[in-house]
Amino acid sequence: MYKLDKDLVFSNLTKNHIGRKLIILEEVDSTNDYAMKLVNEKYVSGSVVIADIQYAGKGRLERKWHSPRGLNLYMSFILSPRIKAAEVNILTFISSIATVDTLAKYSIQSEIKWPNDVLINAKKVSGVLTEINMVKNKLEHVVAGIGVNLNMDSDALLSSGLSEIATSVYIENGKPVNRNEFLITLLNNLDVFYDNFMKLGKEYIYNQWSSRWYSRDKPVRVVMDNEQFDAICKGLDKEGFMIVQRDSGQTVKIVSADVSPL
Ligand code: BT5
Repeated sequence: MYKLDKDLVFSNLTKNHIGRKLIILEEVDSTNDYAMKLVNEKYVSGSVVIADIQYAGKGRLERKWHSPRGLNLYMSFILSPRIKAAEVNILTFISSIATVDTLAKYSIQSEIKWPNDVLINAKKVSGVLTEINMVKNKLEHVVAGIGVNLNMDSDALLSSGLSEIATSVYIENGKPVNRNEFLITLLNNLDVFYDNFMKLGKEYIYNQWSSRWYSRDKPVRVVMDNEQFDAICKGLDKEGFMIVQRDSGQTVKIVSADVSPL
């Protein structure tokens, strides 16, 4: 649906940082893996890889990202920001806020779930996977991958087995999405937020992120590898980690976990 058109997309991009090179593939294992290989071939910062279908779309922690052909958006971009590896969640946050603002252009009100989900009415419409490439202990490149469910209908969601937890723009507003337009808007939003990050620093991004995050002071369930507990969500600390408060009053910094509203 709405075949991806490289020339159309490229000619409508601002390209200050992101979108300087565009690679559109018919099919791929994972756009993140493809982009990471380009990094090793010295591809420029700002390159973007998009595919019509992913055979091995990835989530965090070896999870899968369901990526049927022709319906949704699967894309990854490469950047070389001067940040430490521990600060890489900045790129996840930039991706999430750019996605929320893009969805708003389609009359969709969405919200962010820490660290990497975008939800509509508590169902996941988008996820971000940010990976890094280190050379001699220094962060050289970041690959940030964004998947957005655009035109999956309820049958497609049912057959994916995700209908309980996921949704798409089409399901939410009943209108098919022109993938070229969505991609242009998303890439240009990313470009603006990344530019603002370079000029204004990470506090600016944290503030933008927090204003699209509605879980402050709400109860959540924190699920980690070896532990699970309920707590109240408090917000981001200075490094972008999530602070929650347990029943005992003790505050805990969450570095890696799923934090879901109760
Ligand atoms: C994510 O992981 O949400 C990150 C997803 C990133 C996908 C993009 S697509 C382009 C680029 N190339 C890649 O290979 N990946 C990136 P996580 O928070 O771990 O969530 C994964 C979980 O989301 C799965 O275990 C499912 O429960 C659910 N899920 C899988 N596919 C989904 C989909 N299409 N829509 C909504 N939820 C999905």
